[in-house]
Order: sequence, then C-alpha cells, then structure tokens
Amino acid sequence: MIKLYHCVEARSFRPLWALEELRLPYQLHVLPFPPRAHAKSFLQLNPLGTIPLLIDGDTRMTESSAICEYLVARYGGGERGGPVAFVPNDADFGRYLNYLSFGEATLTFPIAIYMRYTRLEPPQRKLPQAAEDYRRFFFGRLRVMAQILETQDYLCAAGFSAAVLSRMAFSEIPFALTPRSGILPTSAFFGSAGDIAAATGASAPGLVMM
Ligand SMILES: N[C@@H](CCC(=O)N[C@@H](CS)C(=O)NCC(=O)O)C(=O)O
Repeated sequence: MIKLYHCVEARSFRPLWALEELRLPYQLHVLPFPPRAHAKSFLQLNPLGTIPLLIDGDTRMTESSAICEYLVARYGGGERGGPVAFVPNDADFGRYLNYLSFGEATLTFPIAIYMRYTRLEPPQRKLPQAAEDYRRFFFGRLRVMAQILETQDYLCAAGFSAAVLSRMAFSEIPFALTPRSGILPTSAFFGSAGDIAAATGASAPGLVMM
C-alpha cells in the first residue's frame, strides 16, 4: 500500500489531497513538525528530514508537486476519475506544467518566510517587517492565478488537475492572509469542502501516528 509521511499544515497536504481526489488506498503517517527535531527516526527513511515522503513499492519521492503529478499520471483517469491527467499533445500541457510548479517554486517561498517569521520563530526572532513584505509579495504573485480564474473555473480549461493541487500548501493561509475578500474564487481553487475536510488527515483512512 502507498505510504505518505505528513505533517499538518505543510506541503505534504498536496499529495494527501491528491490521494483523496484519486480515492486511492493509502497509509498516512502523521509526524510532529519539524520531524528532524521531533521524530528523529524519520531521518532513516528520508535523510533530508522533510515531508512529504511518499513510498509506493520501490518508488520513493520527496517533492510534493512531483508526487501529485506521479499519482495522477500513474493512477488517474479511467473509472477512478479524479484530477485530469495531461499528455504532451494537450493544448494546455505547457500551462499545466507551469502551474504544477508555480505553487512550490513561486508561491510557497514568500508564504514560508511569512510563516516562519510570524509563527514558527520564538518572539525575539520574529520579523514583522519581513513577514509583511513577503505577505505582499505573495499576493502580488497570486494575482496571476486570480486573473486566469476570472475567465475560467480552473487553471487549465480541462478541469481540476494536479496544477490546482500544487497551489500553496498551507490550507488556512488564504483565509488568514487575504487582504481583500474575493481575490480568488475559492471553490474552483480548493475543490469541494468535503475533499478538503478529508485531506486534512484527521479522518483519513489508515491513519498512523509516528
Ligand atoms: N520542495 C519540497 C520541500 C519540502 C519541505 O521543505 N517540506 C517542509 C515542510 S512544508 C519540511 O519538511 N520542513 C522541515 C525541515 O526542513 O526540517 C516539496 O515541495 O515537497
């Protein structure tokens, strides 16, 4: 069975959401954050100490967006349904690849700085100015996606895809950070409320605490 190592409110949310969308059986290992400090045995499985870690037979992956693409390409389509699987000849293939990477490469960096210097660091190391600068930076970048979603329901016209799954990893962030309401049509961006509730982990099948 597929195994996913996950921390709450972290990038591993992306593959967790993908597994739920694909309705795949999986075993979820929820770790305290950061695992390198609070779950040291995890370093034997992933020397990077980062989550996600996905193990599927002999396949081991540690990049959240790539895992989403892997799961959809390998297990999507057919009767199982779930996110759209793109092939090189599809008109939106380039856009799909672009937004598959956009979440991690372009959106997560400013979010990570915001999170670190508002929440994770102790009071004496908090940096309100850096947090505010990168909060603004994040929304400047997000606007590109908002513009696409003004004219269509999903980032790729064909529908819900791993490009949507790769949006920023922290599920509460859009609500916590939105400086003005309505920047994104959230139903298109997030999938259904049921999918999100399932993907938060608490009621997921095969839950294992480690
Ligand atoms: N590019 C990787 C980054 C993985 C990553 O840095 N994950 C963070 C959590 S969001 C982590 O495990 N941090 C703990 C640490 O660095 O010790 C991905 O997209 O999965």
